[in-house]
Amino acid sequence: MKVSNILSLFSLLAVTFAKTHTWYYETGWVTANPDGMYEREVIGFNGTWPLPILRITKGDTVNLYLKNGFTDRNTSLHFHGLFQEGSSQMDGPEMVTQCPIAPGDTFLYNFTVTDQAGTYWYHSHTSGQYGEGMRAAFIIDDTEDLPFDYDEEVILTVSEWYHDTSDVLMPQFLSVYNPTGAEPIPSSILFNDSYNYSWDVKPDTTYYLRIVNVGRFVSQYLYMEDHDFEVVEVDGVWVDSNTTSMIYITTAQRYGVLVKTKSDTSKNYAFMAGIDTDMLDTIPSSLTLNTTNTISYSSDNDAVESYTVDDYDFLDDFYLKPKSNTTLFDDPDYTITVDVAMDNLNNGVNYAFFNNITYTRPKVPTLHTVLSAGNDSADAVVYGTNTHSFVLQHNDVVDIVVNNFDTGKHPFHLHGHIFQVIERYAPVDDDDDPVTYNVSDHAAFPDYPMMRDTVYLNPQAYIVLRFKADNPGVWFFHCHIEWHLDQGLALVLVEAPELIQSNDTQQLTQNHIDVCNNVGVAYEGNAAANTKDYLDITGQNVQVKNLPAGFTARGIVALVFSALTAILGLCTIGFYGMSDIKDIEERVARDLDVDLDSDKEDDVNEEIVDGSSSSTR
Ligand SMILES: *[C@@H]1O[C@H](CO)[C@@H](O)[C@H](O)[C@H]1NC(C)=O
Ligand SMILES: *[C@@H]1O[C@H](CO)[C@@H](O)[C@H](O)[C@H]1NC(C)=O
Ligand SMILES: *[C@@H]1O[C@H](CO)[C@@H](O)[C@H](O)[C@H]1NC(C)=O
Ligand SMILES: *[C@@H]1O[C@H](CO)[C@@H](O)[C@H](O)[C@H]1NC(C)=O
Ligand SMILES: *[C@@H]1O[C@H](CO)[C@@H](O)[C@H](O)[C@H]1NC(C)=O
Ligand SMILES: *[C@@H]1O[C@H](CO)[C@@H](O)[C@H](O)[C@H]1NC(C)=O
Ligand SMILES: *[C@@H]1O[C@H](CO)[C@@H](O)[C@H](O)[C@H]1NC(C)=O
Ligand SMILES: *[C@@H]1O[C@H](CO)[C@@H](O)[C@H](O)[C@H]1NC(C)=O
Ligand SMILES: *[C@@H]1O[C@H](CO)[C@@H](O)[C@H](O)[C@H]1NC(C)=O
Ligand SMILES: *[C@@H]1O[C@H](CO)[C@@H](O)[C@H](O)[C@H]1NC(C)=O
Ligand SMILES: *[C@@H]1O[C@H](CO)[C@@H](O)[C@H](O)[C@H]1NC(C)=O
Ligand SMILES: *[C@@H]1O[C@H](CO)[C@@H](O)[C@H](O)[C@H]1NC(C)=O
Ligand SMILES: [Cu+2]
Repeated sequence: MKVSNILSLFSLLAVTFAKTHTWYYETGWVTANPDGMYEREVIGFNGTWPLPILRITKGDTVNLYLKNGFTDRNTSLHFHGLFQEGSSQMDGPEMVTQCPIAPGDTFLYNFTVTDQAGTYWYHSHTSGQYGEGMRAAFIIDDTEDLPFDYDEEVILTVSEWYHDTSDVLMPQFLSVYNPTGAEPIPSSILFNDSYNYSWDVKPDTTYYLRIVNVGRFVSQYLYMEDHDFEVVEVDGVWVDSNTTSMIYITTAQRYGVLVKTKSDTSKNYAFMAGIDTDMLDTIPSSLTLNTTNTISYSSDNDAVESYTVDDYDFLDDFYLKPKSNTTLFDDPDYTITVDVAMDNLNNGVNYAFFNNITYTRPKVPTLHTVLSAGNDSADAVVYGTNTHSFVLQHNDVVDIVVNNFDTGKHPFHLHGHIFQVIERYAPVDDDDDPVTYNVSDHAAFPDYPMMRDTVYLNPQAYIVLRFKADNPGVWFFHCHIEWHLDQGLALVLVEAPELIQSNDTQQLTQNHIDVCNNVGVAYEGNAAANTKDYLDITGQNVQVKNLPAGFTARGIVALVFSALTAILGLCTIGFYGMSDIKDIEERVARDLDVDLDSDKEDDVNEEIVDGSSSSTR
């Protein structure tokens, strides 16, 4: 038999063995106490939490029926890291690729995973929900042997956790009383949805540990007493192995690592997980920053003690090399350059911006606009100015340059792709001014850049991401700190709209249309739901107006503190522990770059009170 015949026989077999996984899950509230400190309502599937780990094999088809079992809120589901080739309508984000799923309604996520394997996860893409527990790992087994040897495989999730629900935290966060946009401070961090966790290991065993940060905010440092991590995978990309004693994992990232256990079982060891405290505005004394978990060789051994290291000397993922040997893509055909900033708009709320635009959802999901706009789909105007959409040509090489004018770190995620991280600037000194990318003066790009789907951007610095627009679809690009996404730190890539339209596999199903009808959202039309003239976006949703000309942030500080004094005088409830801070007024003033000693501008205060009447309580 000729080799080619054998090969086609194999591919025939692969087709024969490809499975369809049919899952039916209904969302709803469940009581849980994962950190052992506080019982609260969390979001489960079919009355159970944590959610199931979903597992398929490359080539398989997923049919996941998601029923919205809530009575008072919409929902959606995203499969993080999946390319959704030819099925971008199954990607999940509300108002990007689908309408929100209304209470009582069911949406079928139906897609085939063609050429991906590795560690992924799935989560709600509706504001606040995945932080309430609506997330879990999604594993894709390869049809070939993995490019490394191991004995056993284990999944490990990490995340931060809040005792309050998003229904409480979100209105406080997006409020005139939180003018600096200080993110809610977590109550604890979870290790495999638990606390003081014990990982039972066998001696002399190589574990393939698939670590997923399913949190909504903080990055974590992971390190083990007297054991190393051999990194072999990042975000579903196999990489040349690199051994390290510490990993830094942002929300949404995955690390596949090999951990070799010892022969001697007479001692247990600490597995530490610590919060990146640079990301917290305040550190309440009640929050345990470093948690101690156990690598347990035997339950008879002494309890482990907290283990500390002198430096956060973690593996810099920038230097990892993909096993695929994918070389640096050609010079870009198209470059998107965006500046990140956080600032207040006229309602006093602190928003996040890419080039002065805070993402505001359109009246029609962007993909549905593509599918109904005919030839106008090539014109970004139809998607509205406030969705910040870019139309990409098929197979163009695209650079996304993100300059960070903010003093925080941001983990950016692109749907539908992995990108090459071709430069990541690290500030030399925290006091430096923001450094932006200069296309004619930058470090040499790596020959084999690291590739992944989520990458952190340093404060006041930049990243340059490069990818090939070879996956027609509508893809969200956003900060994966969910608080920042809610502040609008997102943009949309409309990739090869004409090929989305012409491909049978990318059309809306009757289910899509029903879901839109049931939630009262148009499934046709431009961003303003205009179906007559797609280039006329009159009536589109737009962001809140800018602060009045001549207004200085000083007015907000004065307003907030007169209001806060009143609130705090009436009750003792802390405002994400804001009351813990002694110098809060000075800190807010510093963040807003306000000179508190100058005269107060009382006339301006009145203006903002008027502008914020809807969000004051
Ligand atoms: C979840 O509940 C639905 C009924 O609401 C049932 O049809 C389905 O089989 C359940 N799924 C699992 C995995 O138990
Ligand atoms: C975790 O372990 C520490 C040390 O043994 C103990 O003080 C603490 O109460 C435990 N926490 C929980 C939530 O079980
Ligand atoms: C569900 O989504 C629709 C459309 O965006 C919105 O009008 C409605 O308020 C949402 N429902 C809830 C309960 O948030
Ligand atoms: C439709 O999309 C799939 C997946 O991207 C692709 O393989 C196929 O070639 C496309 N078909 C057409 C007609 O463009
Ligand atoms: C899932 O999608 C495939 C391909 O588009 C289609 O053939 C199949 O009928 C769909 N399944 C369901 C249950 O709708
Ligand atoms: C974490 O929990 C999952 C689900 O229960 C389990 O399969 C896995 O083995 C646990 N991981 C560790 C490191 O114990
Ligand atoms: C947390 O761990 C780091 C690294 O081991 C250590 O430097 C720091 O002092 C610890 N912080 C606390 C509050 O224990
Ligand atoms: C491992 O990563 C470090 C950066 O943290 C890099 O300097 C080193 O060259 C890498 N080693 C290998 C073998 O890839
Ligand atoms: C990548 O390069 C290495 C070393 O040159 C080689 O051993 C390996 O087979 C290559 N892998 C692929 C997928 O081409
Ligand atoms: C953002 O707005 C500021 C002030 O209006 C302006 O100076 C700046 O050029 C704008 N930046 C971009 C990238 O549009
Ligand atoms: C779209 O453009 C093509 C080529 O220019 C033209 O043939 C076609 O009629 C146009 N379709 C519509 C709906 O305008
Ligand atoms: C970018 O680099 C070039 C070459 O070094 C330099 O001439 C130019 O002034 C730089 N541009 C900016 C905005 O700094
Ligand atoms: Cu962010």
